[in-house]
Amino acid sequence: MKNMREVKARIEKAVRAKEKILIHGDYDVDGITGVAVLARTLDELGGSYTTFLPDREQDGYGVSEAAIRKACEQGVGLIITVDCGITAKREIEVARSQGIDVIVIDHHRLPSDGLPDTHFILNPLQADCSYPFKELSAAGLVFKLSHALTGAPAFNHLDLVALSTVSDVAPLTGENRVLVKKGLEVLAEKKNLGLRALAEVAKMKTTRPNTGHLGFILGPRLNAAGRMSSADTALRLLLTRSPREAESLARILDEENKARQRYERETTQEAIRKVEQTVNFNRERILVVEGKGWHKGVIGIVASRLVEKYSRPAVVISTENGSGRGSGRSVKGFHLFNALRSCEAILDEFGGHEQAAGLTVQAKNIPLLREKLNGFAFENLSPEMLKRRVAVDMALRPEELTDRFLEELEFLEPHGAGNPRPVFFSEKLRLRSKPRRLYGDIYETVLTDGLLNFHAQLDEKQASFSASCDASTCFDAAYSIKTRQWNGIQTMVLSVKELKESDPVSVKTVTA
Ligand SMILES: [Mn+2]
Repeated sequence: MKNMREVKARIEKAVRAKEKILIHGDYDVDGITGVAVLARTLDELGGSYTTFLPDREQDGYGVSEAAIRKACEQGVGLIITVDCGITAKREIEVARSQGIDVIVIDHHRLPSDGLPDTHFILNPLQADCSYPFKELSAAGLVFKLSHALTGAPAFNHLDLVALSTVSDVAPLTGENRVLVKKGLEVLAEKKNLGLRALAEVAKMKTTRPNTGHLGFILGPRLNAAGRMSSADTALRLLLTRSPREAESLARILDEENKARQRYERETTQEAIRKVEQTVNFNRERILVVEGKGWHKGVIGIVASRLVEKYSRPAVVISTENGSGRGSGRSVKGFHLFNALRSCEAILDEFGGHEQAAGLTVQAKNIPLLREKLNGFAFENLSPEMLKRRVAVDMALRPEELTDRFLEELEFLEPHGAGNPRPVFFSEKLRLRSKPRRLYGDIYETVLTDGLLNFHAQLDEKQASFSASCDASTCFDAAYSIKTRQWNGIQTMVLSVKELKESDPVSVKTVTA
């Protein structure tokens, strides 16, 4: 990887000269786990370091100038940024002007206005970097650096690398697929005391963790710290060697996660209420909703919920003292960043990419933003794009859903971004029982072709639709397959993506 040799030499020099090192991470899971892996590596080498993770509210994104200045005062000789830094031209200049070298370990897109002035940038996206795989998470990059520094891959930290990869929604292809697969095996060994304690408070009882456990159970709890209070709690949890401390930190994170979930639920309900009261669905193709003092740590998730519910892009803005901070999510094929760029004149700041973006705007400009975004959407967002679509990988007859088939499906794991669970399609299934609420908006029922029965999970919409049809109705279903362990018994569950009434003509030909 470009600059790996230089970075390795610089860290070795720092360790030899007993220089103080500051590791400056980011407050999300990737940043926190990346810092943790680097810290462990420096422990092994005998380096002396402190860590800094920004506070979402106080410091905002990326490298903190205040942290850099403080490091200067404290006689730090080397700063290593993890999961940030590639756009921190000015902050890095501040450090360099004080004679401090800066190593940047960042996997984010390169800025168009030039790289920071340092020889020590690890980022495979650099044009002349020959490293073949470009999709490593920041913790994945640290794993590579650790290998270079210690001479051996830090396999025992792959649980953290897997967490970072899944939490950052990096594609589970190429090297990431291997890192996550091996990382899940390490996680199953429960060697990291912090992760073990976190799994325990979250009641994650499994001997075979999967990417869902990383993305929906452990990840959000580690992230909750960065959203609600300080990401340091999460970092301490990952690094602790005391079971007692692990337990108490895990408890704090679990509580913070509960608070986050509560905020998320309340804000979502409020946002939905506003949409229902104010949006004219014939005219508005993008939803722009605002609320006073909505927690900034949840507005992105709320935007995703609105996209799910209303099948159109959504921007959710939290306002305070006349200024608003917003987060938006899009639908496939609609470029949200470009949409925001078309409103550049009335935005204070904006950034992001096709599917997700963030912005700051003065509250008084929000109505105008709504109008302009919808103007852009009118030109660039076709009603076709607003239709929910499910891509099916393969049609299956129910009798093909055997244990053997299930075993073969496992070879395709781990699933996630870039390698989604395959979606199957089967025709003419009936409901054997009325859908029963399992939790949240997940409902459970049994689907049958008359001979074979399958546990199936439906969402609220599908549940009420299917319950409203009469008992003899046949359905065609698109679904992915999950397995569930209960008291040592494995059952197959069809996770239904789409449910529609079977075409009556073809049903007749079968029954005839
Ligand atoms: Mn990252």
